[in-house]
Amino acid sequence: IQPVVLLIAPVMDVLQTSLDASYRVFRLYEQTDTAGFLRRHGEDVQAVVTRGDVGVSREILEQLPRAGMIAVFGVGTDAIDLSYTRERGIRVGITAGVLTDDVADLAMGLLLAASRRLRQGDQFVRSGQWEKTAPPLATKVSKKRLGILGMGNIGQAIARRAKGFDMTILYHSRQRKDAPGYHWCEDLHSLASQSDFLVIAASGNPENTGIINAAVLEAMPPHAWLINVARGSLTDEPALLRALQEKVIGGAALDVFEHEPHVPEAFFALDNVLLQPHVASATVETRQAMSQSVADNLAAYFSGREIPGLIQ
Ligand code: 8YV
Repeated sequence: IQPVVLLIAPVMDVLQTSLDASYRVFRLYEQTDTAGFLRRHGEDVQAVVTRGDVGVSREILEQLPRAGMIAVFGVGTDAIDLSYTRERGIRVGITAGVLTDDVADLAMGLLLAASRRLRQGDQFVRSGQWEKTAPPLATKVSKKRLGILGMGNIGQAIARRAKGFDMTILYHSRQRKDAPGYHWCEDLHSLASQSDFLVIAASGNPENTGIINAAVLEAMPPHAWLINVARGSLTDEPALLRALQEKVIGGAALDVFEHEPHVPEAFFALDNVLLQPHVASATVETRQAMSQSVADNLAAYFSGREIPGLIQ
């Protein structure tokens, strides 16, 4: 008899297929009456599968008394109430390690694309403007100061890449890391004030909601760029929008937003912003590895083995 798994949101086809091969899969997102569905089937659910950007609410978990594990397609657990899962003894497994490179690659890509105006340059060629005039100048990257908020696996991978651009690396994180050659800043304000580029690479949590606020943006040099590959929740989005409109900072490159997939339309009118639809881990190779990792975490849980991506 196959264990019962509740899938909260759609995931890629290879994972859907692999889940169907090993489990009886209930798809919550296909239900029109989710409350009724959970009342009828909640007791049968043994594990939950969800995406990092979606998570699972405490209200849903309360209706799954036998659920012992949440397998996350992703590494972010900000959309899961971890104090509640700890209290219930629900294990949480993430796709640890497999997406670090991609997120760091995109951070560098965004940094370069935004400051070197790749979007505008492409448009300049396509629209025939090059035939008439010279393109505007961009901002240099190499040898500049890169501030990194959050020095976990992703922050460190970004720092390694930035080294290749001869950048000076500064960082702020809750704990000072044993990271020779990287300058630790005791607070975010001092990091912001010294960074030509400030990359957000910290995981979202209740303590850091909105920490990139108006005061931090004002502390940044007026030519500085903000790059966010972490979570929209870390920025005060209306304050960021104002800072961009009023040129308090040079610009921003954003892969994540406060209320995805909704992006405030006022961003679209700005030339100093590069926008992406939360794609930092979205390569064929990495999404396949993430699918495999979810399957491995679940299989380990159901066979009583150590869960490879266990965080709690
Ligand atoms: C994914 C993410 O985009 O790892 C995370 O926490 O946000 C991303 O890797 C997401 O989980 C899949 O939709």
